[in-house]
Amino acid sequence: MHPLEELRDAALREIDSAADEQALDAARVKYLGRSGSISAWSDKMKSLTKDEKPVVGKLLNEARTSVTAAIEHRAEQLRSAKETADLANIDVTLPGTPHEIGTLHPLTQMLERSVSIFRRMGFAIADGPDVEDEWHCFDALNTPADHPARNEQDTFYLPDGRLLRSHTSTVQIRTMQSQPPPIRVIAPGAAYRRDEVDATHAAQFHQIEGLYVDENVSVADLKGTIEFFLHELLGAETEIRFRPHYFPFTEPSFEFDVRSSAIKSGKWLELAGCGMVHPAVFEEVNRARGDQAYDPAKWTGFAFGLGMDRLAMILFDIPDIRFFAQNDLRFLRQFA
Ligand code: FA5
Repeated sequence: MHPLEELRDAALREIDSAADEQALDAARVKYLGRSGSISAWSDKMKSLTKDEKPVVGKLLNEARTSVTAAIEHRAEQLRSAKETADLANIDVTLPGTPHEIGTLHPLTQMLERSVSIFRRMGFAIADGPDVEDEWHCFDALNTPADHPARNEQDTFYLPDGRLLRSHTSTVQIRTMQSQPPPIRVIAPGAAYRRDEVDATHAAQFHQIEGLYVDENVSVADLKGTIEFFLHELLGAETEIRFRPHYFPFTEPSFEFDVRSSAIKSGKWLELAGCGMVHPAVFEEVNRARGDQAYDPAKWTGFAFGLGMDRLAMILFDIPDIRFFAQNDLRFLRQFA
């Protein structure tokens, strides 16, 4: 017998009788490891004669293959023996742990329905960070340094000067920075304000931002898009009211309210701000991009920022915005 064959048989015996994973690993290192005795034959090959080389090469391959297979086989045996032993300790007569099936949060359900309606109109999803810089939240949106929204009483500032975005309009800027027109995106996400918390105001709430930039976009497109969306989501009988308003980043600007049989009080509920993108916003985006991609003489656009929490309140007849964040299962289970 060739010494390599003897080595192989010794290895196979040792592997077969390995009592546990450690012993098996020790055998692997001993024979196949970097300085293992089978591996050592690879180094010896160089010093062999021309006739010996193919014979030893073949034996070496065979030894490696059969030892590797034996290790895998033994490892599997040890694994399954351990599993059998573990299972033997389980008392099958004990009662099991019930798995409760969760449901989607009402805000998530509302968001999924909203996204699918906007998708049908060709809107894509855009995204941006919750922790923002002042430029994306205010300056780029034509909001001067002395604007009240920039006040520390209204916005959460971090010690390093960054802030928690007070609206999702930041994503308008990020989207225009990263791609040229035309643009048709919605950006759902959280916004943060130091508002007095009550039934319709939270410190962390959610908005769906919309931005549409193309040639010849008009207020009629804005109204049509919003009306289609709300009728699809809340029902065709939903009434929508646009009121003139002021935002630094749109001109003209509006707020819109809805009234629906779903709102018990019968009152109008303010849902969103919107308007036509201000040329100054396009100019600032161009400046940051270093080109004229958003030439205000060529492109127009509309934008809106819808309060998601308030939309979900109407959709599911929820009387208080604070329920969304309380994690009370009695509340959440109603939306299964
Ligand atoms: C804005 O945030 C503008 N960025 C909207 C906009 C976007 C205008 C694009 C023009 C173009 P406003 O502050 O009105 O606007 O907030 C928009 C909506 O967010 C409100 O109508 C309301 O539904 C919701 N919202 C605002 N503050 C809170 C709050 N504290 N809790 C719950 N919802 C809120």
